[in-house]
Amino acid sequence: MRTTPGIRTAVVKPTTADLMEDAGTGLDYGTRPDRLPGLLTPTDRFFVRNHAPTPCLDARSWTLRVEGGGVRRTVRYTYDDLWRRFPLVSVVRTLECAGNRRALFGAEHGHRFGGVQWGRGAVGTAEWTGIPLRDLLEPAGLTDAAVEVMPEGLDGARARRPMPLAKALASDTLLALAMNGEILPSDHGFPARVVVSGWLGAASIKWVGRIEVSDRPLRVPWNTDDYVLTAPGRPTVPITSTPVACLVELPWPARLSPVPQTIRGRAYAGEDRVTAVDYRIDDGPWRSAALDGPDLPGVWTRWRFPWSPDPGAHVVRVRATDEHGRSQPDATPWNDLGYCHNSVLPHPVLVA
Ligand SMILES: Nc1nc2c(c(=O)[nH]1)N[C@H]1C(S)=C(S)[C@@H](COP(=O)(O)O)O[C@H]1N2
Ligand SMILES: [Mo]
Repeated sequence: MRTTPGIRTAVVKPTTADLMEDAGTGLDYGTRPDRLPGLLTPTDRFFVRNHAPTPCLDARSWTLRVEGGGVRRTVRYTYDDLWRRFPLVSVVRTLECAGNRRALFGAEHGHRFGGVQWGRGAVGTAEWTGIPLRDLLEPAGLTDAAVEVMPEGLDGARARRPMPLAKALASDTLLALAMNGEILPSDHGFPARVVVSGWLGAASIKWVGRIEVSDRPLRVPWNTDDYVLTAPGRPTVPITSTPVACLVELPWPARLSPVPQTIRGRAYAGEDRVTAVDYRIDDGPWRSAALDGPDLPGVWTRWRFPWSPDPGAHVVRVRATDEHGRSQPDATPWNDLGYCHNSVLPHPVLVA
């Protein structure tokens, strides 16, 4: 519900514990992995990652400006222009925060990383409807000098993150106006947000008010200090596509009854496709899980396996592999900011 004008809450939608996990910042809420009913994450439980409170913007006065050294002219769109002037497309895409599972990364290394202490819930899949970014850039007249495209948010964080021109022109890089068939909710970027398919969530700027097309590489906090992989003795690299990982649809720890049942989850691989998911119970052999699709790049795929557990304490491991043959590692190499954790997790399950 919209709050009273002038009163700001950090997150507008209800964030009750039956659907979401409070990350403890007052701004950030993860999806409960055991509350995923279908392929899409319902909007009421889609994770929220806010660097500043959700701004309540008025679509009647909102405008989007496209400008910079890489275009011939500045263009300005109203909200109405976007709906009337451009054909809309819809894509299903998974969005994962680069910091997802940071608390588990910390546990793996006996360290508390700075930043949001995410569990497994900073990932979700939605149907995004909007305008391919390339259609919005075209009227501004891209020049041969254009190299990067940087959307900028109107929130208190003034969030911005550049991408190379080629990524901005991809058919599935959108300015989204709707999510799961409804007008974009405030918390997810109303009136408009970018969706950069397969890339870390931070590239998908919410509450966009400006898009800069630059004629030189841009350096901003989100590609120099934050959202980079940095480790002693190694060059710092900005994070782009996120690594292969999977999500078990059980609470952590889980409690199950000693009856035959199906264990389910999802696996995803940034811009790529997932080709296999294997599982292991305790010290048993690795076996193949069944894949239920949709088998698309940039979209999580559903998987399942049958299990008739004996009473007692068990550990379930699940490991996904992407189309390039990259599998989830047993341990994630250290990086100072605790990003891109994708180790195979020892999921504790008590059967009683
Ligand atoms: N303007 C703005 N855009 C933003 C953010 C933000 O704080 N401000 N957070 C980013 C991060 S880090 C992530 S992971 C995604 C989360 O999108 P969601 O809240 O819709 O799940 O939004 C990104 N876009
Ligand atoms: Mo994020």
